[in-house]
This record gives sequence, C-alpha cells and structure tokens, in this order.
Amino acid sequence: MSSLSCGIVGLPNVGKSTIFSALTNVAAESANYPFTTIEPNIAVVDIPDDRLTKLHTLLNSKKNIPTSLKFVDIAGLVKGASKGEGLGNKFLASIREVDAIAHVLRCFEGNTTHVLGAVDPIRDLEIINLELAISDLQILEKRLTKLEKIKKSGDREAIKEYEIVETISQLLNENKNINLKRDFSVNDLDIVKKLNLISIKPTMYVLNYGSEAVNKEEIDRLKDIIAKKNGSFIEIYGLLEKEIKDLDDNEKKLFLDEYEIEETGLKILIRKAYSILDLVTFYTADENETRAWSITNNSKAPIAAGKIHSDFEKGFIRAEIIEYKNYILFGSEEAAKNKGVMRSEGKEYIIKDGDIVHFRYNL
Ligand SMILES: Nc1nc2c(ncn2[C@@H]2O[C@H](COP(=O)(O)OP(=O)(O)OP(=O)(O)O)[C@@H](O)[C@H]2O)c(=O)[nH]1
Ligand SMILES: [Mg+2]
Repeated sequence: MSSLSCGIVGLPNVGKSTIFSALTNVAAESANYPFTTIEPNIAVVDIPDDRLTKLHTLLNSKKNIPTSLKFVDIAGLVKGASKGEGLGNKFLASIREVDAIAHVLRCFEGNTTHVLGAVDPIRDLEIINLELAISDLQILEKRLTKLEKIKKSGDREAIKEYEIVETISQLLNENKNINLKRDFSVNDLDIVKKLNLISIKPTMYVLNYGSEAVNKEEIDRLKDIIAKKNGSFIEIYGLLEKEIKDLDDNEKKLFLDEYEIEETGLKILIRKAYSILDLVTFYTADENETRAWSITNNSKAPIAAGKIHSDFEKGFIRAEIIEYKNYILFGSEEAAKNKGVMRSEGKEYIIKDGDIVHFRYNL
C-alpha cells in the first residue's frame, strides 16, 4: 500500500529542507542560499501511534506495523514561477503530484537571506498562493478551450464539466478559496478531482519560528488572514527541532520546555495532515501482526477491507468490530467477544476511528 504524500512548499530559503530533515530520518541539504533544493527530497515516515503501541504490547504480536506518510521537500517557488521563472514549471509539477500541502512561511528574523529582502510572511503567503492559482488557471483555460469544441456537439458531460471549470476559474480569478463541500455537489466532485488542481489540495500553513522571532502583532495578523481563508496552520521551530533531533529524550525535553513546545513538530504535523486529508485510523490485530491502516473518514467496511487486499473487498462478508477502548478494557478479542462488545457489521457499516477490525470474506 502506498502512503499518502505531503509536499513541503514555499518561497526559497524559508526553511523547508530544514523542516524536512527535522521530521524525517533523511538528511536534506539546507544552506543559506536560495534554490539549495532542486530535485525533491523524499522520505517515508512511520506515524507514531500510541494506540498501536498499546495494542502491540497487549497482544505481543510478532510484527508491529504503523501507517506512514510520505514527505516531499520541493524546491522553492518564486514570483513568476507559473510563467516558468526559476524552473517554476518543474517545481509546480512536483506539487501537483502530492496529496496534501504544507506551506512553509518564514516567521524568523536573523541573517538568513530572504529572496525578497525583508521578512514578511503575509506577503510571502500571497505570492505563493497567487503562483499556485495562476498555474491552475492555465490548466483550466486549456481545458475550457478543449471543452468548447466538444460541447458544440451537445455532449452532456462536456457541458457539465464546462460549467464546473468556469465556476472554479471564476473563484480563482477573484482570489477566493474553493470549498469543495460548499461549491460543488457530490456528483460533481469526481469531475473536479480529475482536474488535479493545486488550489483544492488540502493545505496547512506551517509557521516556521526561530530563536529570533518575527514580532507578535505580525504573527497575529498572519493568523487572522489564514483564518479568513478558512485555512489551518501549525507552528514549529524547524531549525531547533533539526538540531535536537538526535539528543536523548531527557535532553530533548529540556530544550522543548525552554521554548514551551509541548509536542514535536512531527506529531503536530501528522495530526494536522490527518485532519486536512480527513483520515481515520483502524487496526487489525492478531498474534502475528498488529497493524494500523489509514482510510478516508466515512468509508464503508468493504473499502477498508480493500485497503488490505482487493480480494477482501470483492469477497467481503462482514466485519467484526471491537472499539479500541473495549479491546484495551477486556484485553483480548476473545474476552471482548465474551463480554458481548464485539459487533458483527455488514457492508454498509462505516469504519470509525480506532476500530479494531476482523474482516470475514469469501475468496
Ligand atoms: N536563523 C534561523 N535560520 C534558519 C531557521 N530555519 C532555517 N534557517 C536557515 O535558513 C537557511 C535556508 O534553509 P533551508 O532549509 O535550506 O531552506 P529551503 O526553504 O529548503 O530553501 P531552498 O531549498 O533554497 O528553497 C539555512 O541556512 C538554514 O539554516 C531558523 O529558524 N532560524
Ligand atoms: Mg530546500
């Protein structure tokens, strides 16, 4: 099963590769000059999961397999990227391939060169979003030209898609954000998704702090602007986290306490990624293997079975479900079953976060 991917995006020299190295076990080159990164750095990270650890300890199974998230550290975009400036098209193509975007904003002062002179995260945010929108508009314009020809023949699907493409173009041209649930019916969503636009990818802003912080009023204004866009953000100290990464837990804690950081950037980012991608985790567990699986929220049981093996989806009979808290409370599948808290669910059942699932299927 391939992992979902999160692209690290932003202007050059804002600390993207530093954050990438802090979050993953892969070292990426970071240096005080723009365009240090050209080819994307890629790392797959196991998702830390306390529930999985507990289940594994309880069952003492041979294998313990967490889910994973792929991070892609993409080269910096500059003004004009959508017109090819600074290898922009190549970098935009990398962004188009990821499932979610972590948009890094430099919120630290200091000697690090800023491609635009002064540090100004609000300006930076608008520049990047404008480039992403223009890049999408170019795709939409090409599509409109093509659809115009097809729809002359009265092709219903082309007419429908034309309407959708026009709606999105208008929103982007007016610098409005696109809200899939608000702007489109469920039936239209497939058409929208096929366009593979960057502007509709789940996005989080990453406020990247350093020891020399940008002033608080500026940060508050930035947060207001993100809120107005219905966006979400996380706050991390990229460089600090990279530097303390290899310390032992006690030493690490001292540093984190000093900066009043309660949780590592990795955990914060993963939680946010799960929320913007609208994912939940379910588990399979036996003496052989305890394993976590991520799945889109509101998925039905056969879809979950299909995550494990496509044959399980085809041959799905039922799913036996124990809620996490009951599994831990009674200590085993057998005990939970005897206490009557194992439920048998059919193909309409919607998998809940934390379900421990035993699929029954016919091959
Ligand atoms: N003072 C300070 N410098 C930082 C911080 N985070 C990153 N830097 C420095 O900023 C410079 C650029 O960092 P990178 O991680 O290479 O930035 P990038 O966004 O990947 O840059 P490109 O790959 O060129 O687009 C490096 O010299 C880092 O050490 C920080 O919090 N404080
Ligand atoms: Mg870089």
